[in-house]
Amino acid sequence: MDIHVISAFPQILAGALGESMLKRAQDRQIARIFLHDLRAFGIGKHKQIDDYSYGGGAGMILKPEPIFACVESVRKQHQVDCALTYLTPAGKVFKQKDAVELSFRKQLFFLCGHYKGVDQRVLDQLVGEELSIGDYVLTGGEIAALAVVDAVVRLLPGVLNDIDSADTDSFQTGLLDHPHYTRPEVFRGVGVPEVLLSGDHQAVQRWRDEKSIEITRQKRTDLYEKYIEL
Ligand code: 6GU
Repeated sequence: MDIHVISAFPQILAGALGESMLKRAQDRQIARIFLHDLRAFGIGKHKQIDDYSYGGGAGMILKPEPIFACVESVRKQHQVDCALTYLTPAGKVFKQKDAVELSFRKQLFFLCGHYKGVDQRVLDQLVGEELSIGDYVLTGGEIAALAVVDAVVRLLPGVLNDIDSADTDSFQTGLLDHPHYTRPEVFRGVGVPEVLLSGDHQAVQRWRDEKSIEITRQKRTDLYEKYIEL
């Protein structure tokens, strides 16, 4: 999968992309992730990318020219023909099922807003989809883009060690995950549940399923209601 991200602050993404699973996915050439610095397409000597909002009011707006130039350059240089996704709190809220859907695509193309947002002509003429990662406001789309990229890339075959590790995820199943224990068997006087030491795989599976349901009912009544409807 090829993933392109346009940002005025690509270094916010660069650090996270160089660690752990996102690094592994790139090292194994399962995902190629390209960061495109909007500043490189800035206007004039100062490489200006933002400006005041017509009509007044606080907050800067990302100018259209650098974004159009950057998007057109990426499409041409990298043969990108997929829709451009803008990360914004006004977008559709990103869910696990969206991560699964995006994981089947060959190319992803993201635009991170910053400051008060982008000129409306960018949204009207360049943007195909809008995504939000939840009902709160971030300073920019970079952390949201990272969340989306991370959720998608870990689903790509070969990224996770355990083949079925993504299938048993919270939300993939519609339920929250059950508790996990590792060594030592007793830690500060608290032992591991007996059934996990029993070697009875069916009993272990039953315990895990029951715990998942119980935890979901306690912590996320909304998910639990949906689960019992199915
Ligand atoms: Cl995608 N962007 C910003 N700036 N804030 C957000 C968001 C996105 N999703 C939730 N909050």
